[in-house]
Amino acid sequence: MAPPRDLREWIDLLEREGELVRVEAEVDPELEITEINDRTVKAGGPALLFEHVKGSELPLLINQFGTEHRMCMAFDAPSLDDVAAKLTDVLEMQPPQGLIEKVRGLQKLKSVADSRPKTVRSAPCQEVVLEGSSASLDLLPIQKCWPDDAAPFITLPAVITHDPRTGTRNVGMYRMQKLGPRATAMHWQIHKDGRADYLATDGRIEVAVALGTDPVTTYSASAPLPKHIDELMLAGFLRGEPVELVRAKTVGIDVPANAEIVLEGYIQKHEVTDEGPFGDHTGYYTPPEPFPVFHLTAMTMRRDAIYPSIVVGKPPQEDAWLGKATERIFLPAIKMTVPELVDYDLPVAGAFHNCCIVSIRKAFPGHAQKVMHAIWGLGMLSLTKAIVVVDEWVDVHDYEEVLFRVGANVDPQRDVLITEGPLDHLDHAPTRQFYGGKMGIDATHKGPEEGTREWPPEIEMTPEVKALVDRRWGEYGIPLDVAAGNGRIRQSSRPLRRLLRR
Ligand SMILES: Cc1cc2nc3c(=O)[nH]c(=O)nc-3n(C[C@H](O)[C@H](O)[C@H](O)COP(=O)(O)O)c2cc1C
Ligand SMILES: [Mn+2]
Repeated sequence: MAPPRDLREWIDLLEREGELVRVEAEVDPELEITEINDRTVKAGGPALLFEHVKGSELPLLINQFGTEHRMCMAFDAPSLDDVAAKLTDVLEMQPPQGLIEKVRGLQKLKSVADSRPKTVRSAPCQEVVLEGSSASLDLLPIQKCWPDDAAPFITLPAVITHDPRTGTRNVGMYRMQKLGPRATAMHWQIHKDGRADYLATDGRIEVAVALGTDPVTTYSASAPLPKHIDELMLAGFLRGEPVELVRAKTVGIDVPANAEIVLEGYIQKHEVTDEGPFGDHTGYYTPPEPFPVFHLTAMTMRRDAIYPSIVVGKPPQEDAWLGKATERIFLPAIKMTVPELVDYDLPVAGAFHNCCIVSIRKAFPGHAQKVMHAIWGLGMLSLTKAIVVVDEWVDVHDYEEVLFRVGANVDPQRDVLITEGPLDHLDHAPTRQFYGGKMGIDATHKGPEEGTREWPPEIEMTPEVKALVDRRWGEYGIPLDVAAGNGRIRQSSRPLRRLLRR
């Protein structure tokens, strides 16, 4: 087994595994699909293939990434940490010793070498070629997601550009507001690579947009890689197979051969339009703001193309698992620069940039603060608004435990660092856009070294008594599953957790 090679293989797999429902009833891409999908996502339900979308011949796929299980299926991995482990293997490569290690090392290097996309001469994504006025976005079942959205938006695109100075490719997921049959806005936020390519041109920049690629390639478009790294390399590496590319028909850009639909066109420097409002992943409407205009020169498709979509909004939504995939997959790379970092968690409810919980192996006074500053200096994590630092033995994914540590270990006057820096483009809370306050909460243990009193010991039962109670449990006549709790509230103990949360 390997990750699905294209969207169809992915849909077949989902269907075989009972992870997809075909909806035959006609549905409206304006709001109705959002409401159906919202209920499905929140119930942990299946991917949905709407076969009859009002106003379009094309079916619409949504909720392909809506659960952890499907996200893992997309990578053909038992867990997202297993996907990350593949990267750890390569990142932590040491000079091999002995023949066996050398052979293993070569295999790893080969996996990197094989990640480079390769070009092919003909491709399914060009079975139908529509140029000039026959190319029209009116053919696509583009969703208007939320009531106050300005227009329909293409929500799951892989937008491909090249840096005019270096030629390096960039692939990013940036929504596109439909302005007409042959024009959209391009929502390149200020910190993003696509925007940098655009700013580096002095005339027009060619743009190609792939819709409906295999799930790993789609994910890779959302991955916050450093600017000089091609997202399609990551896709090839994670798929274990290079992404195949074909030359577009009207622009000098290679596009994924397996895509369902490709939009080709250009953006003229300084031509902007008011983009928005759009019901955003922040949970609020992003107000109108000027963004560049994309002009469509050609549209190529498979004969029976499927249109992919996603709805963002008040978390949790389908994009939660795309974000969690990034959280896991980037952990090995973060550890390369911050080796004392044990684990981190970006809560879905924090829309990813609002909050970051990190656990560290604390070794010196101020270590928590050092790690906060490291995170505020690291790629897109630099936009993080609040950071909570806990000790290595705290499970960062257990919010109950994190809250306990914040309450128990923090003197707000001493342990809360208030500073300032760049903020997410979409954050509406700071007084001015893009820049504002940040907070770091040091919830680690301290001690005389850091000028506090001796930190008291944590309460722990002795192993002897635990073993004794394990042995004797049958004698007490208390149900067995209570013993499995072992003094901790289990994940599955929903009613109790709910009660505690009140
Ligand atoms: C569903 C979805 C929609 C997104 N929409 C946008 C968007 O409209 N504008 C944007 O700048 N980033 C958006 N992002 C985030 C970018 O895709 C992400 O930051 C990515 O790293 C950008 O690529 P880049 O690093 O090459 O710029 C979106 C992410 C997802 C998962
Ligand atoms: Mn990039």
